[in-house]
Amino acid sequence: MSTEVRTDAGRLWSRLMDMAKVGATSGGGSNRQALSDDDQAGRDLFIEWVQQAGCSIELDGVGNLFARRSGTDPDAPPVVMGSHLDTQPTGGRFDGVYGVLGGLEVIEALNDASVSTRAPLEVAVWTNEEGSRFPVSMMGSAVWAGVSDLDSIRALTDRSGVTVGAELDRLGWSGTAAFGKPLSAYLELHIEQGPILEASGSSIGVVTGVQGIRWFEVTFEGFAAHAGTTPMDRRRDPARALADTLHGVYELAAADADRVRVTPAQFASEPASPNTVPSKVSFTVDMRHPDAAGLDRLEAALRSLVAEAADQHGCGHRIDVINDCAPVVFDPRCGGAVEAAARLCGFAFEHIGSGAGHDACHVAMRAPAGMIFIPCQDGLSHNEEESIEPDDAGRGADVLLHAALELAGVADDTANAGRTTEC
Ligand code: HGY
Ligand code: MN
Ligand code: MN
Repeated sequence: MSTEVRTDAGRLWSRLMDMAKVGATSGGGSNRQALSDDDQAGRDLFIEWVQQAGCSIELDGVGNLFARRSGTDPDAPPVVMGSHLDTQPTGGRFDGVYGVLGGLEVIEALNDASVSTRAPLEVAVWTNEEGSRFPVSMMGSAVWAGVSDLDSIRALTDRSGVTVGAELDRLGWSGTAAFGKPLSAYLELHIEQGPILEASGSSIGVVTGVQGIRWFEVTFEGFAAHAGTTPMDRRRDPARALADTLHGVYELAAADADRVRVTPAQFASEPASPNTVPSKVSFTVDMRHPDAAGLDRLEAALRSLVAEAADQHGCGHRIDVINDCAPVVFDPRCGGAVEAAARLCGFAFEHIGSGAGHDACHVAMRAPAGMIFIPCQDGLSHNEEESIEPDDAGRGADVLLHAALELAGVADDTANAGRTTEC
């Protein structure tokens, strides 16, 4: 029986557009922040679709969701495809969502062609990948992989003081599935979120690994004083320490522009009154570098910048590391399966490192993991105007399909299926 197995790019695109209606922003993007009602609504829509596709569902203790399609060997560890449904506050319609719905499309295509896999397939939806509302990114996969413990993650608060634990319980996301179960492999389909594939004309990125990520929260403590009566030379103004530090942080990036990324953000000041010198200012800095030693050098430089600026302006200071994800090299077998799938489909591909963090970074600590990229317009992401081409979305899903078949094995009764398709 020679069965054509192919994904349906039209079905995938219409699902992406339906999901984009959940938490849609006026600027044409998405705002489904982690553990919000909109995040729940997005999951409800996904659950409806996967149950229609015959999948069973399980949740673990931090709300990671796994939709399972049985294989002919129930004891074989599953091949998991996945990503996230939560978004930035002014996020795009494809970051994360594309990988989750791409995994669903693979299951639909196999159902349409009545192809069974030997190992079960699962689609994972990881909780709070973005780390925007609750500031630990790739949070759900960090707990699943044992990088973070559940109790400390449940105690994390958003800026209004609501805890992760309270939201998990409110939404009913505190499931019982075991963390870190054995997987045959993990594949994450994602938009590149950068300009490389679009510039080179490649349709597919075979992702080799992810650069290191480290987030800091920096606080300067000064002395509140009257804006009008206090002479400039008699102030202990934390905003001036902030300004000097910011200048130095951007100089660090300029000194090694090809490899270093620094992003100061989340600025706050107290008492936040226009006519009072602040008593305290704080901000976050996201630092990235391809290797761990480079990240350590950046951290050391930040610490001395902060200490010097604080001393210069008579302020106290503290630095907290609030997120730390070491550089990751993905499993060559997964990369090989992605490359073979791109060749089978006849798509132009190239090997590429990821500038963005992904849940695959944490899964890679427990199982063979790989990623597939497709181009996005102008390399733009974490912006409401994030955009991809429907044909590129279809090509990525086809590569995910054939890479997953390679890794899960096609059951004997449909042995010649899945390899004869024109992608
Ligand atoms: O921060 C990142 O790189 C990812 O988009 N969460
Ligand atoms: Mn993402
Ligand atoms: Mn993102």
